[in-house]
Amino acid sequence: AFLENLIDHPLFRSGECTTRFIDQTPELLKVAPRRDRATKLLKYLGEVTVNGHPEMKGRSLPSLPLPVAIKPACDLTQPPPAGTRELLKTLGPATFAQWIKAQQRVLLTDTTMRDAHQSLLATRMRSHDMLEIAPHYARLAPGLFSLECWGGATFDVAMRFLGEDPWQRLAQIRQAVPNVLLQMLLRASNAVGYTNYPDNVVKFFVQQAAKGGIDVFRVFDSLNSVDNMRVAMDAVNETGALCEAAICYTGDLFDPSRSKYDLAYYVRMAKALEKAGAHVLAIKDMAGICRPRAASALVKALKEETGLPIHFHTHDTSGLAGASVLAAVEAGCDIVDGALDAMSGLTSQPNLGSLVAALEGSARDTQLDQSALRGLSHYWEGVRRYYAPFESEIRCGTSDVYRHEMPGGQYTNLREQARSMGLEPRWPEVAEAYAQVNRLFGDIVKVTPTSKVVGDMALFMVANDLSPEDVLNPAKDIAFPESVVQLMRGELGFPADGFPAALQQKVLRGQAPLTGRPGEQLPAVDLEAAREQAQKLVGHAVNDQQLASYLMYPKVYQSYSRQRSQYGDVSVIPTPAYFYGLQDHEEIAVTIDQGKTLHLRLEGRTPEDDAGQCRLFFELNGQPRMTRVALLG
Ligand code: 3PY
Ligand code: ZN
Repeated sequence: AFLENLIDHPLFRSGECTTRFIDQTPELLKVAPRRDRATKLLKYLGEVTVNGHPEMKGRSLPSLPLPVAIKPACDLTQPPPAGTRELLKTLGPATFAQWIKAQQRVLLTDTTMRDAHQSLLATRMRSHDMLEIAPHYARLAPGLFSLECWGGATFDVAMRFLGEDPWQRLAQIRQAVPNVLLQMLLRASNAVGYTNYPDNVVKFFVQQAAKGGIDVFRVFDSLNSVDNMRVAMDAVNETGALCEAAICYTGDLFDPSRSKYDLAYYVRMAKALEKAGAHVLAIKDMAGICRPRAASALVKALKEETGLPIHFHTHDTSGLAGASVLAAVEAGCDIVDGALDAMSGLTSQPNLGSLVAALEGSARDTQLDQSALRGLSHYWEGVRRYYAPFESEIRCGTSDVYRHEMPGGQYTNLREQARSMGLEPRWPEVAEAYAQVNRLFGDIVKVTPTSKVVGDMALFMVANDLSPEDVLNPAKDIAFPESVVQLMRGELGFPADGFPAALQQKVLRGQAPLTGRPGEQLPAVDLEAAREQAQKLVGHAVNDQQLASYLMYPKVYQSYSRQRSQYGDVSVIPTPAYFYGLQDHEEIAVTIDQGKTLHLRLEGRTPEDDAGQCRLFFELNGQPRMTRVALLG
């Protein structure tokens, strides 16, 4: 192992070391941990090569080997030019908000590393693919307003399905992109989870996220409750980060039969958010139903009625989101979201490159370098092939979204859930039931986590052949899904006008609903006691970030932690090998630390023996290594 270290050392390889090299390079003697890491990675690769990745079960695999995603040419030895991050640091959030408003150009957020893959690829994008391109972003697109790269479902999925530490992802992106603002999506009191957390947990989480590198927090509540948002917003403001408060767009601004969500409703909420300390207002059109005329009217009204810059976020499920974005820009919107071309469209964001091209030469020209963006998108095109098994079968935009109003991030997940229940052939019924449930619940805001409850109920109705009349019929006994009971109890809060009383009573079976803000009822968590508990469960010291993970997802964090001690840091493995293992004679390079690369080659394997195991023979930096794998199932 010492020799391996010596041979691999960059100085030794370059031939520039002297006879005192060994004395002056103590890390050469650090053999145990590194060997241990390599052994763990070999174990992982052996298992995935033989048994496949558990996430691939039942999915159709791409033909292998996959071509490597091509990165655009870029001189990475050059420091990245200054960008929005330096400005925020220099000006502070309030003055920075004024700077945003003073820009003639429209500013752009790239959502590729968060919402785009959440909406297209079931949130499965791995850190490795983000980190390969992150330094290029810093140099080729320093004029972006921000990179949305954290929060939403990515936190949970990273640990639960990818064996990754979301905090490590954030730290590594931060290091690679020191100049552009990093943005996250925060579900107010639901933080990055599906339930309300006690106020002190939300605050602790926000503090860790800000320390970990987040500059912009987009905060929303799944019922548009400003009261629910305050705790998170106050916490953000204490950190000095930019507080972007989001209004979830729902219904149809111009439909007189849904006057609940009229212009006055949005203006009222915007004013309340301004008062609550927002630096920026986001219009969060999670379903992509804000039509061009509505986008225009809304942006105009919010600009007139508040002093805040406006950031427009939408999804292209209908196929027309680009038109809404351009209408918003025309109406004076300050910042808009897009995903780079290869990760745009359908349930994802509209095409960022095309928006830039469409605005070229106009008064709101984005001043972004189109050819640089094309280079970045070309990379994503290659990366997207790695994730083919997670793609949905959806090929085109659908006007049906205006009827069912499912968020882009939920649409493909719910379809997948329907498939797993054998309901895929009845998808139009599921979509219709989703719209019916919305009406039964009183026409509510549908976004994580309320959207999940509506989806649960819709599937439940279709699976049990229940009509809305059945659901409401007091004489018909129904065992409602647990999430519906929790919603009606007020565990996610209440819509401004409450839930329809008859349904609420039926669901709660005489139980009284909560009153007030759910966070108020939850006792503060003793953070040090929770840390001790976590340490006992995982068997190692738990730092603040790990504690935050544990507080969000206690079970998921524990199983992630077990996996991590079994396989080490699997995020360093390139994605094709991570998901599909190695083909015979395939060779990969795995960088485990800066300047420390393992060259791995699978030489071959034995057939299954009597004990149900096979042996895999690798070459690791020129040395033979063997690992045993038990065949599953
Ligand atoms: C999330 O909360 O993850 C969302 O993307 C909501 O739109
Ligand atoms: Zn979204």
